[in-house]
Amino acid sequence: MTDRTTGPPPVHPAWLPDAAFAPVGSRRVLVAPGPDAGPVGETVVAELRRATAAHGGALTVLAPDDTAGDRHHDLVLGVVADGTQHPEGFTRRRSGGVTTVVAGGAAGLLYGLHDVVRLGERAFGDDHAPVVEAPVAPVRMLDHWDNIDVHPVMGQVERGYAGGSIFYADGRVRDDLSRVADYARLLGSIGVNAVAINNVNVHATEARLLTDGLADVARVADVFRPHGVRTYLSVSFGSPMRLGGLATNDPLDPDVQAWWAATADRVWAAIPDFGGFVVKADSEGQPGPFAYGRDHADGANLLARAVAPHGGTVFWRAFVYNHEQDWRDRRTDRARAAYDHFAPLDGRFDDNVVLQVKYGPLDFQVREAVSPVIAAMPRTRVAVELQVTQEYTGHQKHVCYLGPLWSDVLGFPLAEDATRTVAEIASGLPGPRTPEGAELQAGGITAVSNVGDDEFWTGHPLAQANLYAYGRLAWDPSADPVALLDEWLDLTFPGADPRVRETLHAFMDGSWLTYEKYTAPLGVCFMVDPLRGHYGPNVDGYEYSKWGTYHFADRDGIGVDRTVATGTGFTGQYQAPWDAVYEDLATCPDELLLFFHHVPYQHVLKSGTTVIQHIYDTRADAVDVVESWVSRWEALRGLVDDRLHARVAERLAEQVRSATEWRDQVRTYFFRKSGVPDASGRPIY
Ligand code: GCW
Repeated sequence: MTDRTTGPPPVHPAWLPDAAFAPVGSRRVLVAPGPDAGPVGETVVAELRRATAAHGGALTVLAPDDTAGDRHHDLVLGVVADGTQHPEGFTRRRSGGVTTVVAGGAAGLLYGLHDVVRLGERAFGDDHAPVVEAPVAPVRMLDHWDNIDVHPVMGQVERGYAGGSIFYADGRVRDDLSRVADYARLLGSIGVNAVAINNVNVHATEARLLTDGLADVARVADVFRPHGVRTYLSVSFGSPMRLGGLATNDPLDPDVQAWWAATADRVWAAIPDFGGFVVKADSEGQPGPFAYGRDHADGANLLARAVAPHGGTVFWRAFVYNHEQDWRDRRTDRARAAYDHFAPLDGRFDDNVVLQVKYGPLDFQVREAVSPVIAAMPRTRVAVELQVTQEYTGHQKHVCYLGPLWSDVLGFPLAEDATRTVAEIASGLPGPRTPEGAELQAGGITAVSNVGDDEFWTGHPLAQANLYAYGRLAWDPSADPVALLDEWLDLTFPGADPRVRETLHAFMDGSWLTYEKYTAPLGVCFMVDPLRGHYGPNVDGYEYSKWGTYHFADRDGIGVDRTVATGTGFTGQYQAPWDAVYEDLATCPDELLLFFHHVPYQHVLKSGTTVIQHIYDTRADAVDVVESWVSRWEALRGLVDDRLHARVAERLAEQVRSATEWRDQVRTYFFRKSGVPDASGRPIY
């Protein structure tokens, strides 16, 4: 549809196309950013200026000493920093034909503006009582697994499916950071307030960001700052030796401590509002405190003490397990590892350490139990880590809307007799049974980003919805993920033919469950191809490997016995009632059955069907669903941007091909193992 003859295609505006600003931009708007507006306040004014110029409205910017005057406005936004509002929150009301947003600070003003943008015309309807909005988690972060150099196996963005890095090119931080500015704007609009800009696997070139590269990191921070986003770096625990030429990285060594303190001083001198460090230590080959006979509290506190004078935070990852396991060793269970390492350290971490825990005990699987570590450390700040990039969920070639997965995780009542949710723990909010006077501290919500320098940001254009939903759920974990999908559709395709919204809603709504149905069954995990970066089926791909992720299928049955009674004892890491619920076959939910139990193929599920027939049926049904999307998408040709249509069509064809491969391999594998015929009579090979 765009008339272009030369140059790269324009970058897709994601959920902020100009048309989405029409309801705001066509009105008479007054904004009073207040005396401490700073760069974020300027962003709000710039957004309103751009919107009103594009859509025929009018903007009045009130200087701090002005009074509102008597002209009528349709929308009035202002900061009232008197402590009545949450510093990042706002109150929106409609009365007497005027919509008002009163924010606690500049960030709240930005979030309030985007709240009105999202509501569109509905923000200017009937009068209503004040609606108070404030984020639940104080830190809402995205981690980038971006490398500066292009890694021979992982590419530039580890587990990235959307091209190269928006931050780095030609071996350094880009001179032109305009994509970063666009990205920062997108993040500010959904309330994300923190970004770590390099891979947690810190290679040699990226390590230098912490020292020689600080001027460049400062340039990146300058781009994020006006959108309320603080910059963080992933750093290597091995930095004192690698960058400082020291003889050791031992956390108890005074020279090591001095090196970190001096390094932190330089970082904050360059970037006074720098956020802090993200650290992957003793994990998949990264250096850590174990080499010196120290534990992870010693390691984390070393960095925490260096950054504390500057108000910095250390996000210390709990992803610590033996990645050199012998598959013959049936007693070692990778699922247990994080708890075994970290739970005994509760109470030993400094106040500015946040333990960053993946939502599941294994690794971002399409279906995993929620990690018991999240509830196991009441005296530690805990952040939960999600994965927006689709490493295990179809590499942004498959439609897989992850909002419902994250909503289930964040809302899961993991602690205090099933009264306190994961989101409450991560946000430091008490549950109904929290003892009075208990000191609860927030960690935050974090996730691995899915963007790259692709013209659609995310490879698959529909994967933009995952980034959107992540930010919105981090702001309000109780939000309905299906409503968030509609929000995203309305913003991204404003004014589109209603069939666009209907069709996309119908595909995307249940697409996570559809993906689950054609991949690994009933919570057994993996079965992905190690040689294709976890894409596509390979049922035994990890079965005889060192990675500790096995399904143990034999001729009689499948699944991992993680019970206390007869298995690895992992269920014992849960608080009541989950320890008992998962331990007992009779109460373990179907979808996690094979995560916790090894059962015969003829075991009858709560759904009434056998495990083997469930495997057969769901795979076939799911592929039927995916196939039905192709013609429905075809019917939208001409109703959405041509390039976007073509990109989605190409990806859908690949999804059908790949899902069919999954279906046929998984069904055939289990028929050959078990010898049990498929009662439905559908083909098996
Ligand atoms: O999911 C696994 C990935 C690795 C990643 C690691 C981690 C950055 O396969 O690519 O490394 O997790 O989370 O550290």
